[in-house]
Amino acid sequence: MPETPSAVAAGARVLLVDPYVAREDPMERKFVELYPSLGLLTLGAYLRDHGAEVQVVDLTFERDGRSVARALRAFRPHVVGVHTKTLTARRALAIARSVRASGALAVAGGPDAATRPELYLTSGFDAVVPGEGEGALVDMARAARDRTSVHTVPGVVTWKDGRPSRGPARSLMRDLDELPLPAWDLVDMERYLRRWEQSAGERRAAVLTSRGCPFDCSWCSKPTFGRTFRQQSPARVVRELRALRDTYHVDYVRFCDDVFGVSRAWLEELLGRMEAEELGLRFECLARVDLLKPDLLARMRGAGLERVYVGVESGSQKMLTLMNRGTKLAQVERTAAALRAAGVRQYWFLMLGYPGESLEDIEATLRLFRRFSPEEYSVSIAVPVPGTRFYDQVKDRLRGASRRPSAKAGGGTLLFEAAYPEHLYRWEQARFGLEAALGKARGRFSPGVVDRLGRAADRFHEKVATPLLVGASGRRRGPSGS
Ligand code: B12
Ligand code: SF4
Repeated sequence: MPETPSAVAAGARVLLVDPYVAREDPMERKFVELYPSLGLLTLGAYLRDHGAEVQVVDLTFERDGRSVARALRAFRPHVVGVHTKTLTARRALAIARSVRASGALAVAGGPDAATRPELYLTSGFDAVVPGEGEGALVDMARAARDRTSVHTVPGVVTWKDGRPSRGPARSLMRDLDELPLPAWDLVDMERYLRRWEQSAGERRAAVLTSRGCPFDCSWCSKPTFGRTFRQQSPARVVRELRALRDTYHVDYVRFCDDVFGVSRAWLEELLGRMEAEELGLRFECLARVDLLKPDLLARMRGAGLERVYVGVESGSQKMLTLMNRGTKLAQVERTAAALRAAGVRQYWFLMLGYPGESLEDIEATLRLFRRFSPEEYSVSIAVPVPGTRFYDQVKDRLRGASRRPSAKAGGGTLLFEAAYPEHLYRWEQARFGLEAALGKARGRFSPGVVDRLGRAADRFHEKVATPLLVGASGRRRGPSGS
């Protein structure tokens, strides 16, 4: 009998693994918020819709990877699919070796395997899916069940004749509404939600409304979806929100899209539906200053918006242009003021050390920060990620560890020979910390005293710290960075 489309993978057993162990993440205590991988939950739901039997091993709350071995013995999967990030590469590779020994097909997907498939294919994985995973994984589950070759599966990279070999291209799913709701039941959702309840007093979950991003910032790595952009319909999004609220008693949602609300019409429709349904959820999102329209903010606040992550990056228009951000300083100023007026918390991402940045540009960023005092912020040192224009620009002056992508990437270390010595950037990061503390103190102590302290810190920076850290000979390159 021919298989029905919905049962093409019937009888195939697929084990999906998230090798991220939270307690091993150096950033976890301070910054990382824990949510189960939406990529894996969507893959799991899609596989089940196509007849496969699916289990997930989520190492997030575990001490090590031992439960993978247990699942290999008990579930005897045909395929083991591992989600990869640079931070978890070593564990993913160790898992591949045990999968190989069990006779199952080892498949890697996600951002790290997409960036460097050779590493995964030469270290135990049979195949890598460098892009969208749903269709490719169903095809591989079927091939593994039937013991046929995966070399020609569209959208898959395998190792052949001593080198990576790409199967035929696979087109992206046209309509994201075809995706089933994430298979939350495959992980211990209650554990995530209880953790949120304890730390924030509310049950938080992550939701994705789109895939990809149409913008082109020079330093941004988008290994899986590139510059493509697709969104689900607002009706589909609301269905997911309702399911989270009704099934898991979620009361706060983090929209995890690369950029939320790319289309104003889409956003207005979503807000309308959220209002009409009276979902009663609060939410946060990551948005661009050019997309956050001041006249929509009050409505977004009314619909439950609590906090927005904004990529402000720099207070210098010259730097925003060099980064190809596509945003204007005036938009940053307008949006920051509008968010404050609407009562929405703002979390600013700022970046130091991008090629071309001078001390004056850093001062401009600090002045902007002082003026708007965002409630939360992070100041990172620019990280050249392979595959980006920024990386190509500085690849001849990478420092030690960054020649090899490692878990350190993004850990706040200067990874290339920038305009100034690393200590200068660390000092500048500390100045933002001081500025944030002074901003908070202004509300509590006499503003005159706080301002005097601020001026003293500025004088120290100008007269002592900068000459000491930069020095006449300490400056390696002109800020043109070229
Ligand atoms: C939302 C998000 C988060 C959220 C939630 C993450 C989560 N649990 O889902 C939070 C804020 C918690 C977070 C945390 C971290 N994140 Co994050 N995050 C993202 C973001 C913006 C979207 C991820 C997402 O859900 N995408 C949508 C889903 C559908 O796509 P996907 O996961 O890639 O999966 C698809 C394909 O890749 C593929 N696929 C994925 N896995 C597999 C496995 C198999 C077997 C197959 C066949 C296919 C496949 O199929 C999927 C469906 O089509 C991405 C940027 C991006 N656009 O990818 C960064 C990103 C993934 N994060 C990143 C990082 C570094 C982290 C942290 C390690 C940060 C830290 N500690 O310092 C932590 C790790 C936490 C963790 N649990 O792993 C990096 C990873 C870079 C790298 N090369 O490793 C990214 C790419 C951002 C960036 N450009 O730097 N993150
Ligand atoms: S930084 Fe944000 S807006 Fe810019 S390209 Fe990357 S995801 Fe898109």
